[in-house]
Amino acid sequence: MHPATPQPSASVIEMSAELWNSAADVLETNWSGDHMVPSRRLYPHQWSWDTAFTAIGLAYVNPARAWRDLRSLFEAQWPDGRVPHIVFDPATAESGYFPGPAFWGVPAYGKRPVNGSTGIVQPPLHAVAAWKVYRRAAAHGAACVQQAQAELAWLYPRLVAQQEYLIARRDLGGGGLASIVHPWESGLDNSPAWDEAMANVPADLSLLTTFRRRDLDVADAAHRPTDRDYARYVGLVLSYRAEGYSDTGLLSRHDLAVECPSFNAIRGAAELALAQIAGVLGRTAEAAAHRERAHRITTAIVAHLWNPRTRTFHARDVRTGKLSPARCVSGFMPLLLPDLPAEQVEGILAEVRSERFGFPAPSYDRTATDFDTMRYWRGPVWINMNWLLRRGLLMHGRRDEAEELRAAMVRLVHRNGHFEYFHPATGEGLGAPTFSWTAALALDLLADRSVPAYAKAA
Ligand code: 2M8
Repeated sequence: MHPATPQPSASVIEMSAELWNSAADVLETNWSGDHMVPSRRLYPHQWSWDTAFTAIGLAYVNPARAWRDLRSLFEAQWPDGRVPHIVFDPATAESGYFPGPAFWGVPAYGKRPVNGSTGIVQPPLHAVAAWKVYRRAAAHGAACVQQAQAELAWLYPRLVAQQEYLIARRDLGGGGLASIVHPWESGLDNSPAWDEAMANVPADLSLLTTFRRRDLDVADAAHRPTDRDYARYVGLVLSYRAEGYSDTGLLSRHDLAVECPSFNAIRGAAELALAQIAGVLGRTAEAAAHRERAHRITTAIVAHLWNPRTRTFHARDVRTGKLSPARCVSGFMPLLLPDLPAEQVEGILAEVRSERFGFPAPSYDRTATDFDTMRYWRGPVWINMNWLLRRGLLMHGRRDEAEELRAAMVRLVHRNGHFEYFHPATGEGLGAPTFSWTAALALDLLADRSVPAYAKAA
């Protein structure tokens, strides 16, 4: 051992044990038989990218459940390859969440029960999760490795179809980037990144009389999206639903099409994970094709979403061609891509370290006049985005910054609990109190100090 290597103090070990146990308890409480719910009260169904994050944590405490969670989600994959953003639990009443299955009105497909899912997607992080769960299997013994190989083989063609849907059906701008057609698809629901594009979406408040919000029964209104935003969310679903969630001619009949840097960077990261998976499945030629796709996605993100003046990435409104002026945490996610040129890496790092962000990074620029410390994706700190940011830092050899961020996240969750999000100044927990992805990622932050494959040398 290097003589200068500091040893963890007793209090650090104690803190880690407490955090580990409380995180494992959250994952136990939120397990619903064949899938994880993000929160029992606020989100009583299965969400798509939440499943990716929770599988990463389950890999440490219950790998069989990690695979079951991913499998449940992909059993609901549509024939066109889209993986729905929510898979509804038939045991939860329609009144348990709005908008529920009756509102979405998705026709039966495959083996799913009628109204089994929504018709929109979320960021495709699942290949990254599957690869992490697979890599962890060896620590649990031979039987686990065997199961992991079988699960990976089952998932691989489905993960590929998920990616193909996004490029074949959702490249609405024609430049190699997938568009989101609803803010919920980004996972960063009411982020200021969509404000300009959403201003062109009618806000019909009467929709909230016909359809009643349920989130405000179980969460503080000051923490949640406003009624105007919610009316737009409902209107956008109605618009997409009207043509059976078809993507044909979508740009000419739908009010929102945005290229999000985070969504597209995750697409690229998924291609890199698919390259690894194809490698272990013996599909060498496909592995090379996945790497090539990741490279093309990186090039497209740099060509279309980089603002040389702010030196960071922004969302682009496909309908107007304009970049959003908002500086958001989503703009840092292209760091997940190892081929990102040095100019962009340096720009993002300067922005992250500036007074506008810092560690852990808030969801929005702290110095913006409309920075909101409480409201959902408009200021608070989210563990999933910081977890991705740490992965991006490691990808570019920034180990010291990655370690600083890891320690900041562990402290935040240990002090305040496994909340959905956190006040960016005080650290107070906000939103749902026993939130699955915060707990799952806390486990990974405690356990995994390894550097992702494809990472650049320090
Ligand atoms: C939030 O989104 C849902 C709609 O999908 C909601 O507000 O009801 C977002 O934070 C999203 O990223 C997350 O996947 C979901 C469940 O945790 O909640």
